[in-house]
Amino acid sequence: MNPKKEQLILDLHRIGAIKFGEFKLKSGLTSPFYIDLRGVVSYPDIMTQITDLLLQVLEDKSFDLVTGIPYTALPMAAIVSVKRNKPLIYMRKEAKSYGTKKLIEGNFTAGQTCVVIDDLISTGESKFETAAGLEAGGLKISDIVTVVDRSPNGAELLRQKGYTLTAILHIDEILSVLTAHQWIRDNQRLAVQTFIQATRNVPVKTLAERRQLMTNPLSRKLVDLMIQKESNLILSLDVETSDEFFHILEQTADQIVMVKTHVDILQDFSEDFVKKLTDLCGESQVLIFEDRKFADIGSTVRKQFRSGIYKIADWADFVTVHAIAGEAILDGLFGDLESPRSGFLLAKMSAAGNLISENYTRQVLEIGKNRREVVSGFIGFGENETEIRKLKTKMADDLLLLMPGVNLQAKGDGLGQRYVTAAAAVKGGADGIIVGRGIIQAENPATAAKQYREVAWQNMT
Ligand code: S5P
Repeated sequence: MNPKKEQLILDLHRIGAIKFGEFKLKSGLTSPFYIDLRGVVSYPDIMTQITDLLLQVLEDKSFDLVTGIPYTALPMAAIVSVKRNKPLIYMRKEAKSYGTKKLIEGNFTAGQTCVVIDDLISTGESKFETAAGLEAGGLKISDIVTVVDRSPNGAELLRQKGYTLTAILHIDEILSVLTAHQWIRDNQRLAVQTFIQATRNVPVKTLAERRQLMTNPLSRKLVDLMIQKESNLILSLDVETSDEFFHILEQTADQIVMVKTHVDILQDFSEDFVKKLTDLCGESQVLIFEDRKFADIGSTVRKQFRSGIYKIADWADFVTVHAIAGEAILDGLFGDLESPRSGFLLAKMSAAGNLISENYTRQVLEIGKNRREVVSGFIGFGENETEIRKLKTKMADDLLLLMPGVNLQAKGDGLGQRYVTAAAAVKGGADGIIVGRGIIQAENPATAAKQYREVAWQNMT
C-alpha cells in the first residue's frame, strides 16, 4: 500500500474520523462503524494529505472545472482548484428564494467538463443528485473522486449510471491497515465486512422482471417477442422498392422482433404493400414500427398519422415522435384510436451535431414517464457504453430504450451518422438495437442479421 494512504488511514482513525462500535444510521440500521470526515477541516496536515492524494488521482485526468459536494468536500475541492489552477463551482443545497435563484455558483459555460469531489460514497445518491444538477446546467461529468469508498459496489453503482469513480481509500484498505496495526480486532473487522455486504444494493432487473412492471400492452408484446425469439434486433429497412423490401424481410424475419419502415422512401407504396407487410409480419411474429418522427401540432399529426396515402395508424404498431411541440402531440396522435398504438420519443439522436441538449432530453424522459399508456420508451444514442448508460439510468424500468446508429463495421456514413457496436449499445443499456445498413447492405443480410441478433442478445442482462 502507498505509505501516504496508510498514514492517512492512521491519522483519520487517530482524530476519530473513523470509529468502530454501534452507530444508528439515518436509514435506521445499526452500523458497526462510522466514518465522518466533517471535522478534518480543523487538521491542516490531514487536509494536505487528502488533497495531495486527490491531486494525484486527478493528475492524468483532463477537466475544466472542479466541484465539491457541500459541506465536507467543498473545502477539499477549493484546495484542489487552487493547486490545479482549475476554477471551482458548487451546487447550492437549495435554490435561493431571492436574487438570482441560481443553483450552481461560480463561472462556467455549458459543455465544460467538471470533476466531482466528495468525502464518502455509500449509496451514491448524493453523487447522482449533484451530477444530475450539474448536467442540467449543461456541464459534462465523467469523473467522481471520493476520499473514502465505504460501499461494497460504489464504483459499479456509478459505472452503471455512466460515471467513473476513483476513491482514495476503500473500506477494505482501511480495515486491513487498522488490523495490521492492531487498532481493531478481527471480530470488529468481520462485523464491518458483513454489514457492508448485507447493505449491498439490489442488482439491475432483468428484461423479464421489467416486463412485469409494464402497463403499456404494446411494450409487453414487444418484450414477450424479444424473450420468445431471443432477439432484440430491429431491422431498419430503408430501401426504395417493395421487391427489395420483402426480399430482405423474408430472409431476416426469424432474427428480428420488429421492422422499422420509412414508407415515404418507397417508390411503389400501395395498399398491396401494406397487406403484404401486415401478413408477413403476422406470420413471422414481427412488429411494425414506422419511423415517421411526427413533430407538429396535435391536430396536424392526427391527420398525418391517420389519413393521406399512408394511413400509418392502420398498420404500424409503433411510431417515432419528437416531443419538441410538447406533450399534446401524444393526444393528437393516439387519442380516440381504434387499435392500440404506441410511440417512442426521440430523447437523443445519433446524428453528429444534433441540437438536442441535456435539458431537452430530461424533459422528453419526463413526458414519456407521464404518458406510459401511449409511450413505450425512447430512441436514444450514446457514443460509448458509459454515455448510453447515463441515459438509461435516467429512465424508469418499464420504459424501453431503442438505439439506432449501430453498426459492427462502419464508424460513420459521411452524412453525419455516428455508429457504435451492438455490444456497446446493449452493455450500455439499450433494450433494442436498430440496425439498417449494417444488415441491408451486407452481402448476405440473413447472415448479418443473425450475427447482430446474437451479439446483442448475448450482452442482455
Ligand atoms: O437518432 C436517430 C434516430 C433514428 S430513428 N438516428 C437514426 O439513425 N435513426 C434511424 O435509424 C434512421 O432514420 C435510420 O432509419 C436508422 C439507421 O440506419 P443505419 O443504416 O444508419 O443503421
